[in-house]
Amino acid sequence: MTREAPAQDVDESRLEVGKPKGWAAGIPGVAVSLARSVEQLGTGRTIKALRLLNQREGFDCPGCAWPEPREVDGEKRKLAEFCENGAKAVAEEATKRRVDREFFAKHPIGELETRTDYWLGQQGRITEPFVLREGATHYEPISWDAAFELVAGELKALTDPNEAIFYTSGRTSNEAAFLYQLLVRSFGTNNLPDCSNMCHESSGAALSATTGVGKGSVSLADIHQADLIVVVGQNPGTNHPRMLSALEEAKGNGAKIIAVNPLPEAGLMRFKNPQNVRGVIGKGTPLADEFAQVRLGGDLALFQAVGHLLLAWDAEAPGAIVDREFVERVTEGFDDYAKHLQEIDWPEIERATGLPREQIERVARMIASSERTIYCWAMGLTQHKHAVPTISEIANLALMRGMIGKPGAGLCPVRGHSNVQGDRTMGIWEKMPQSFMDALAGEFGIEVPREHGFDTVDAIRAMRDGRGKVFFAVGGNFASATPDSELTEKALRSCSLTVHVSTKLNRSHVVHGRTALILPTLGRTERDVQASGEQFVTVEDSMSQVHTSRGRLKPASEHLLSEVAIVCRLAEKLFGAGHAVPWRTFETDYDLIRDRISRVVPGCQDYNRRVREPDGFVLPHAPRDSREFTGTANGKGNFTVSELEYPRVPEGRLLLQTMRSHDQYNTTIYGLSDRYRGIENARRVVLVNPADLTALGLADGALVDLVSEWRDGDRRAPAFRVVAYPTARGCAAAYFPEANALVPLDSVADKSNTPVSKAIVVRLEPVRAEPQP
Ligand SMILES: Nc1nc2c(c(=O)[nH]1)N[C@H]1C(S)=C(S)[C@@H](COP(=O)(O)OP(=O)(O)OC[C@H]3O[C@@H](n4cnc5c(=O)[nH]c(N)nc54)[C@H](O)[C@@H]3O)O[C@H]1N2
Ligand SMILES: Nc1nc2c(c(=O)[nH]1)N[C@H]1C(S)=C(S)[C@@H](COP(=O)(O)OP(=O)(O)OC[C@H]3O[C@@H](n4cnc5c(=O)[nH]c(N)nc54)[C@H](O)[C@@H]3O)O[C@H]1N2
Ligand SMILES: [Mo]
Repeated sequence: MTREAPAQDVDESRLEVGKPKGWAAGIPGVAVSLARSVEQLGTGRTIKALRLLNQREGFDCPGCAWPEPREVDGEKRKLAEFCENGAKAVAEEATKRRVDREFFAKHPIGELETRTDYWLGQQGRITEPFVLREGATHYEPISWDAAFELVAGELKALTDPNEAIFYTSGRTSNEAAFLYQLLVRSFGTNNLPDCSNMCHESSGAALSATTGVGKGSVSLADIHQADLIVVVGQNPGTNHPRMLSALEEAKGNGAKIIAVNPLPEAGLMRFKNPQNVRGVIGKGTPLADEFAQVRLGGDLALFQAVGHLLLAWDAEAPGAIVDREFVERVTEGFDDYAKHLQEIDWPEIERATGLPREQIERVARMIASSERTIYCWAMGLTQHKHAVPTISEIANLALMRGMIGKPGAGLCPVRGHSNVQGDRTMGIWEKMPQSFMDALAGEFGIEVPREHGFDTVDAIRAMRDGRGKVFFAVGGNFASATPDSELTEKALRSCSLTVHVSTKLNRSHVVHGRTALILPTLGRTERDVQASGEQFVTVEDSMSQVHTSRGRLKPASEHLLSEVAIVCRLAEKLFGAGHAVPWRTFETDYDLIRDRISRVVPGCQDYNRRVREPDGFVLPHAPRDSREFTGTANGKGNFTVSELEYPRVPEGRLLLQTMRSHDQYNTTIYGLSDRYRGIENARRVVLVNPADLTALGLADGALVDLVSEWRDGDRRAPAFRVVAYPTARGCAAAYFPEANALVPLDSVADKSNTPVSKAIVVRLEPVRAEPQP
């Protein structure tokens, strides 16, 4: 399978490669963000938007899910509580550019299909509902009422509610998410795939089994108090820049940092804080004390080796390392775990990790001597075949040392989308527990389907096989974010109807079903006025803090509806006015939705009052709050025994990870600059270790096709430029979503079904005849 490169709107030949940076953030970051904002918004709107970003009376940053400082912890928010990439996210949403009737009249669908996500996203905000009718060449305007009629008609015509698929991306507010899952379950299906299936699903699966809560156990204050922070498979300088301030503060308090990554990411090495003088004129703060340049997928081996060493050292001085009291009182499975790691095969550990034994011992010493350790991780761990065992292995280390439920210690999966965690709490999951279903059914007096629905990968399989016929998405860019692009696009095209509730144009609008609808919605930054007055929404950050978000900017168009209103109006058309759920009233006053959340969602009692506290409230988390593991089946913190696994790569092949550049938000491409990695003006690049280039007989700068090898055949992504780069041996890197065509649909993580986006076996095929300019 070959996916053509829709690259005519990016001149990839302008690629410039400089030296990777050894530090992140600082003044260039803020300068870039302001220049971008002013270009897209104008000066007045920029100042207004950035002044409200992440402030108590303002809106939550639509960038990442990193938390804001809290008053209860005695911490103050800064005047500018945002980062370069947060400012870019706001600029994208608050832009003055528009996709309107004239735009669609001018650009036929056949042309839009050839555009990159970068070009599509740069066209601006969608101003009114648009429909692409069967066989039509152009999207055309449609009234809201007719649009809802169309969707309801298609849904009612299905023979089984399970033929409909309802996707969610993680920007949706708690209120909209709660109503959306209520609509979907009232309709009769649990087909609620979401971006989390491709993101932290593996963390949820591992943590639910080991600690009983699929979420992290630390607060921002814990990070500041830690004496060791292990950052694994994460690039905070780009994807969670405000985390760097927290790491800097921790370092100021004496913390050590271990970075585990195949790439020497600038943000892990040194931080220049734009908020203080040292960051502006000085050298900044060195961050990582130990950089373990692990091979892709070698983390399970690393943490098993560390576990082995800790256990061996503890055997010499019993109780010196293992927290016996904690282990005996509240955990289960320690003996089996210890027995399993008694013997390890060092040569195999070194092969899997690519790390020398001395370095693994240094890492283990640091973990052994730290009294307050936090483990942070993101996609570098979750998007592997053995992601769940890897994260469970980290949980083993935390349990062994009693590092859960004490200040300055814990497990910290760093979430991606700003409200992805809240959406899950509100019921966006294809397999919500029966207790939630009971509460939902009881509160509204409705029937709720009990069998599990499709996650993202199963939804694609269902569409491919003709079992999924209507695809509806609140946010996101399903066509580009999912694996196996060619297959997935075919699956989407086989639907009778595709519907996208969106702010901006993306590839999912042009890879359409027989009929397609775009329903434009208000963004986070915009004022949301309903019958009872101005509304706010609520969100949950990566550390389970639930708080308000209030948009203040003038909406991009007077024809936009809020996500809440879109769900309510569609539900009314679908179920009729006499339905058990009072849909219309919810739209008038979001407090009425929150009253229901308060009665259905665990931990959300008295929701309306508590979210109005200055920093909102923190959801309960038994292991964090009281060192109890009430959420697991046996009521204990569980050690896990996992067989050693790591990716095996045949001769002459490389292992490829797909990752984010510094200038994108997932499939939304802001620009063509991966500044910290020294790559400018191009995205179709593949980073390869110079020694591997020599071994493969390839020159730096060569043009190659990336060909992934899987049991059902090859997949090809054409025309990538090779860049010699200091990545771990045997491990290459390219950008998401350009490289998604290479990820086989069936290449998924065990237990979590997450696409394996960080370990693709590829060969690099030189392109013989270079195209003439
Ligand atoms: N500006 C910006 N912010 C974002 C996003 C964005 O696109 N742009 N996306 C948001 C979302 S949804 C998410 S989920 C997060 C993603 O945040 P990250 O997880 O930081 O994102 P990736 O770019 O996928 O980076 C993966 C990192 O893990 C490393 N890595 C890859 N494989 C391995 C491995 O096998 N072992 C180890 N130890 N390391 C490995 C890579 O080298 C890279 O540093 O960011 C969120 N924030
Ligand atoms: N190969 C590979 N694939 C990956 C990953 C990877 O690392 N490698 N990462 C995975 C991860 S971690 C994730 S989270 C997914 C992301 O998957 P998605 O969440 O589906 O993708 P996004 O690119 O974040 O979605 C962007 C679109 O959301 C819409 N949007 C933005 N703001 C709003 C809003 O306020 N409301 C609404 N309704 N719409 C809005 C815009 O139209 C925009 O085009 O991708 C996954 N795919
Ligand atoms: Mo994500």
